Amino acid sequence: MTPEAKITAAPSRADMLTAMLRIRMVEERIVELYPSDKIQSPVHLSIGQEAAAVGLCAHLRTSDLLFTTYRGHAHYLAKGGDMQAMIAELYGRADGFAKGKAGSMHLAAPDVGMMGSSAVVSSTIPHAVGAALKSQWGDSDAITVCVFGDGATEEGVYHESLNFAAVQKLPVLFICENNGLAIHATLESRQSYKLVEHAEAYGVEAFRLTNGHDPEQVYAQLQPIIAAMRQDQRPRFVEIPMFRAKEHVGPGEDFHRGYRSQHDLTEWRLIDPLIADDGGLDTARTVIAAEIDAAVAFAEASPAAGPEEVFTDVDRRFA
Ligand SMILES: Cc1ncc(C[n+]2csc(CCOP(=O)(O)OP(=O)(O)O)c2C)c(N)n1
Ligand SMILES: [Mg+2]
Repeated sequence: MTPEAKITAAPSRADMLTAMLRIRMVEERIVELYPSDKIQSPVHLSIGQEAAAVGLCAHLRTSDLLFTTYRGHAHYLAKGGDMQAMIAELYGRADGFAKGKAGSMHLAAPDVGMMGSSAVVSSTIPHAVGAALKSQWGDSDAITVCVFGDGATEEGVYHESLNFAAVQKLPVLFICENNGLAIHATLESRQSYKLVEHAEAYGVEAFRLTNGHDPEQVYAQLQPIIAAMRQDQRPRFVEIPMFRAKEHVGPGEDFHRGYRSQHDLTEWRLIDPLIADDGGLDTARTVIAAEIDAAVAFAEASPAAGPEEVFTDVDRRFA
């Protein structure tokens, strides 16, 4: 075994709330900026869902690989992705981490183990399984994590991936962020199965967490699951219930559409730890606002990526 130095101390509640606040404030700034059209990318915001990313990533080391979805700002930032490179990417600028070619839906920061995200539902799940297969050939207690939505479990490749990971006994953690929605369709209208029971049917040990709105509680519930995975290098499935506060894509709210109730928003506002904040995060708010100001200024000063960039860093067969 060649594990990295073990992380022994749990992060404090204040640390986790600060990490969550940082993601919330970045997305709130995106909401403010969006009408200006400076952001050259559709945005799928994670407001309401940040606690799961924070509680998860507090367990992860750089050598643990993370794959996620188009709703990935929270995962990118929680895994340690650079904020300036992300905002410049959303602006489509040359200093974006992919020189503007990726946008919000294809975030990546491989230097910190944030391996990628995709607009294509379910498509990063087999990537994670493949990465776990490779890591199995190494000599490490690292794990690979793939995060996906409840809707992604309706895709065939999800089932193939669960089965392959179970048969091959791969160290991959399947995290289903269950916000109960796929665009405007509720879970009940789409699925005949229970997510945990379904994963168990593939022989994958499966768990449903509670209190997905609270990073400390997500962290605590993941603790024994991830510790066991580092030991036995077997797959696990975890469902985390959560609330999507914004419309499916874009900066607004869409309660007028009638597929869910404004009451859900009111209920969530009562439990969200950042909204309930009693002032303990005031200093953090000031520091984070300055960091975001600097990231936006960086993006705005960055030149537009030129046409000569179109075929750089892509598979040469398409150049
Ligand atoms: C393969 C594929 N099918 C359909 C779509 C259209 N689509 C985009 S997001 C989405 C809903 C996915 O819901 P879920 O997996 O629960 O993720 P959430 O948006 O709730 O985070 C769908 C069907 C797509 N992008 N890719
Ligand atoms: Mg969903």
